[in-house]
This record gives sequence, structure tokens and C-alpha cells, in this order.
Amino acid sequence: MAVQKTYIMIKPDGVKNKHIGEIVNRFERAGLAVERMELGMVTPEQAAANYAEHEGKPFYNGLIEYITSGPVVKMIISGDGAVAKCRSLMGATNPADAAPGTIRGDFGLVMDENVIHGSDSPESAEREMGIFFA
Ligand code: YYY
Ligand code: MG
Repeated sequence: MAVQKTYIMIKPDGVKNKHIGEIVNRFERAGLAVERMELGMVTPEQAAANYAEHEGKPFYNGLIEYITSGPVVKMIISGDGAVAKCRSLMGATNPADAAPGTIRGDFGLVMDENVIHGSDSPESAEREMGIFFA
């Protein structure tokens, strides 16, 4: 499998509920490496760029409000097949559907506060790394 980089972000609820260490530990235990890591706010411009595909959907405004509401952890994670591996460790978008043992399954409470973001393809990863680590 090809070595890839992906953009991962621990969302405001993940930071507030003190899951940073456990989440990073899961990625490292899976053989992935943290290349960049920064705690900070997401600007409204970054939020809009990251979620451009969802503009106009019913949940869009709430999503932008939420992702800019408190500190997040922005990361670039690398390794063999990192994009798919991270998505698999994250679990399904809705924590109610996410399997036990996945990050969202273990730490997520509701769909609109689902702990973590991860790029869904190598193309999204390139785009998102540019938004947050320009
Ligand atoms: O990539 P992923 O985060 O798993 O899901 P997306 O379909 O890209 O949606 C982005 C983000 O939007 C999701 O993590 C929660 C939120 N959301 C929502 O609040 N309600 C929905 N019906 C769909 C998505
Ligand atoms: Mg997505």
C-alpha cells in the first residue's frame, strides 16, 4: 500500500471531553505517524472551505457554528493507506451507527458532535492539508 498523508481534526467536543491522548494513541498503535499537530481555533473561512461540499444542506450552518465554537486539534497523519485506515479507525459518521472500538463509536454522542474529522480521499486530504497547514 502506498504511503499517504491525511488531514485529521479532533473536533471541539473531543477536545472538551479530554479524548486527545486516547485518539492520538489509537492512530499510533495502528502504525500511523503524526507529522504535524496543532491545537487552535478554526476560522470561519477555513470551516467554509473544509465543508464546501455541504453548503446549502440543512445541517450546514450548525456544522460551521460548531466547528468554530472551541479549540480543535489539527493533524497531518501519515502511513500506509493512511486515508482509509484513519476513516476506519474513526467509524461511521453517526456515532449511533459507529461500531464499538471505533473513535466515534466509543466517544461520540450525537451526529452533530461526532468527535473527529478525517479526509475521505487522497484528493480531499491534499485540499484539506492546504486549508489548515498552508
Ligand atoms: O466525512 P464525515 O465527517 O464522516 O461525514 P460528512 O457526510 O462529510 O459530514 C460532515 C459532518 O457534518 C459530519 O461529520 C457531521 C455533520 N453532519 C450532520 O450534522 N448531519 C448530517 N445529516 C450529516 C453530517
Ligand atoms: Mg466528509
